[in-house]
Amino acid sequence: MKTRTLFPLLSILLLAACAGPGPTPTAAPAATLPPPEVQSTIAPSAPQAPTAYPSEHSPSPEPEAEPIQTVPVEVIAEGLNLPWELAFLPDGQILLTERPGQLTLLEGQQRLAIEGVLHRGEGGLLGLALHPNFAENHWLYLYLTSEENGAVVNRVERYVYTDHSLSERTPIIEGIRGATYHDGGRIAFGPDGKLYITTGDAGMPAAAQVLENLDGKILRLNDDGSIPEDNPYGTAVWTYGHRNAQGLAWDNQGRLWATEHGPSGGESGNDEVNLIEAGKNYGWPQIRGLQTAEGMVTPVVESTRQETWAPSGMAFLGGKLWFAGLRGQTLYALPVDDLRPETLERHLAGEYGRLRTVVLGPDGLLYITTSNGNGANAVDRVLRVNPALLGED
Ligand SMILES: [Ca+2]
Repeated sequence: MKTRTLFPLLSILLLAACAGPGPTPTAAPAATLPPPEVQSTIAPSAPQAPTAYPSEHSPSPEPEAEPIQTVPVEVIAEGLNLPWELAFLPDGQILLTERPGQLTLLEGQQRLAIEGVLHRGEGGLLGLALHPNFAENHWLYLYLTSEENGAVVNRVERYVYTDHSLSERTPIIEGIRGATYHDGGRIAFGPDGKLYITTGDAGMPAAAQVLENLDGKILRLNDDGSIPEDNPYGTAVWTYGHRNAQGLAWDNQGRLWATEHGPSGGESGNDEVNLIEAGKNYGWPQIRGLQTAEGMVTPVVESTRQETWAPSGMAFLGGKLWFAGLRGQTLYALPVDDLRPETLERHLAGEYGRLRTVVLGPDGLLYITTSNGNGANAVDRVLRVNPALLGED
C-alpha cells in the first residue's frame, strides 16, 4: 500500500525539515501565495493520496503522519467560480464543482460543463461525492438544480468518471423542490456505505414537516438510488424538519452531524449544528434556536440571534467539527466532546471572505473553498489549512 511507504518517507522529510537552525516560519497568509504561473496547480508539498482513499466525508482513521505544511494557510488555487464542493481522486488530484455548472479538475483548471444546470440564486451545480469504491467503479455523484416544465427542481445523478470525462448519466433521485433560495445540496457517503443528501425547504417552510415530500430533509439512499430497508419511514427520508442543511460530517464514533442555516432576512441568526439520528424531527419551522417542543430536536449548539454563521460544508478532524461560514466569513471549530457556545473556535475571520466548504485531505490538512464571486466574476480560491498552526481569532 502506498500509505505504508509514504508515511515513513514523510517522517524523514519532517525530521530533516525540523533539524536545521533555519528561521521559524511565521503566519502570514499573504506571503504564502504561490507565484502566478502556478496558482492553478496543487502545491508540490501535497503528498499522494492512498489509492483507496474514500469520500472526504467518510470517517477514516486520523492521519498517521504529521501534516507537513509549516504555515497556517496556503492559497493553492485562484480564479474559480463559486466552488461548492471538493473531492480527492485516488491519485490525490482535486475535483471541484463550480456552481454555474462546471465539474473542474483543479490541475490546469480543466472544466467539464454539466448539461442542464440552472444557476440561479443558491441553486446550480452543488454537491459532489465519490463512491466509497470509486477506485474500482469510477462512480461520481452530483447534486444539481435544473428547470423542468417551468419548475425549478433539484436531483442527484450518478456518472462514470474516467480521464476527466463523464458517461452513463443516471438519475439517482429526482423531484426535490428547487428555488432561488434554500436548495440544500450536500451529498456524502456515510460509514454505512449509504448516500446522504441534504435538501432545503425551497422557501416553503411548512414542507419541511411533511414526510411525504423530499424538501427540508436529510435523505438516505443506496448507491443505486433505491431505498435502504432500514430507513425509518420506508422512503428516502432519514430526518426531517430542516430549513436548509448544507454540511454533513461523521465523527470518529460514527455519529452524523449537520450544519443548518437558521432564519435569514430580518430574523437572521439561529444557525444550527445538529446531531442527526434516524427518523427525528429537527423542528423547522415550529422551533428555532434553543426552543424546545415535544417530539422535536433542539440543536446541540446554535449561533443565537446576535450572530449569523450561515454555515455550509463541514469536516471532522482532531475531535472537532470544522465548518465554513458564508456570511460569518469564518472557519468555525467545535469539539464534539464539549459542545457549548463557549467552546466554539473562530478562525480566519474576514481574511478570505465567504467560506463554502471544508474537506479533510488525505494529507491531514483541511481544504477550504471561498464563495465570493458571482459566476461571471471568478475570484474564488482554494485554501489549504494546517489546523495545528491556526491561532484563534
Ligand atoms: Ca432545527
